[in-house]
Amino acid sequence: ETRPRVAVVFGGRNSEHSVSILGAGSVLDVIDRSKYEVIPVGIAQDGRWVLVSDRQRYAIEGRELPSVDAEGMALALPSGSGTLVAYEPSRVPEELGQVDVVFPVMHGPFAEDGTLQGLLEMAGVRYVGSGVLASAVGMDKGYMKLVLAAAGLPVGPYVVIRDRDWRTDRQRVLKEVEELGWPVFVKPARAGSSQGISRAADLGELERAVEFAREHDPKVLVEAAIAGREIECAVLESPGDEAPRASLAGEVVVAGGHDFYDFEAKYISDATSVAVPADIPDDVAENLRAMAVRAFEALDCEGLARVDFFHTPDGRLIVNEINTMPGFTATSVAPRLWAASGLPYPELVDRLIQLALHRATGLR
Ligand code: G1L
Repeated sequence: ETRPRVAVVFGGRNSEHSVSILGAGSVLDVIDRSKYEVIPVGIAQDGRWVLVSDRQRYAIEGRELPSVDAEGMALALPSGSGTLVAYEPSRVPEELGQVDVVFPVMHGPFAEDGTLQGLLEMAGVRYVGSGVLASAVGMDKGYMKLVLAAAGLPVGPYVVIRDRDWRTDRQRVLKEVEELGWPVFVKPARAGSSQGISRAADLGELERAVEFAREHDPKVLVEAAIAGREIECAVLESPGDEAPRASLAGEVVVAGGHDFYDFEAKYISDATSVAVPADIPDDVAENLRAMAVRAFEALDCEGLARVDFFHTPDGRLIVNEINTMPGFTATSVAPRLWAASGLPYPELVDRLIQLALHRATGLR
């Protein structure tokens, strides 16, 4: 048996367990089994790691979202129609043996924030995607803005509200936020995807929005609203000594009924589509792609990242955020951008595994 062993690690102790399972299902569907031995590993909601049988399918119908429980069984969320269920508790983690590379498909705390990456670094195990620092910076929207701005990239006006400032210095905080103008968007600094985000049009709404965001993270980011089209670009590490490459740019189009690019629109419904290439002037697209690569390099990203921009009516580009673990089903934005750029999803998955396998362990 000489195929590299790839452990796809998914699930996790957080609210986006189900998003992770959708992504892992997509990855597991396309990994070339003649080339790799695949070992699916689920992390249950209680934090336990469970081996999942690779013979099982991840049949997800409609909007039914599964989760892995502590016994390693898949559970459909209670709303009826969908079926899934197909894991069985199999071997215990101690029997996992040598793994050549880990493919983490997880959101939020303990996953894309760099902690899982740190665990793997200490174990000397290679893994797909960004390392500890890029993951941690990418997860914390406050530090993300600092690093992007320090690299000379245009970011929008924002205020960070730390826990103690909110509790003890509220008047100063509110004054600072008022200077951003209204409305503002209020976000947990470190939550995955779009959870805990809301819009505030005045001081009263702001207090509620901050409390809502604080349910996810005591550290909160408030951003000035930026009028503009949402254009996204995916950046992929290159093999060898070549610079990372940007995909075509795409425009995110959200259908009616969603206030903004929210969790439901992004991950569950069909409300989001992406127009590739984005209908923007060539010079703007070129500039955007160069900025996306600069953002990737500013954070020391590895593997894949998605960089989100606003293109304002007066023609400016503003970096909204960089995501080191973007949505990663076959129909998510980053895979679609790369497919439109000539790299179909199965090849993207293979490329990411190869990049990780050829990486050195330790400092690089
Ligand atoms: F390939 C990467 F870069 F490592 C990678 C890994 C995981 C890219 C994107 C993701 N995405 C996720 O794990 C997800 C939580 C968004 C579920 Cl699909």
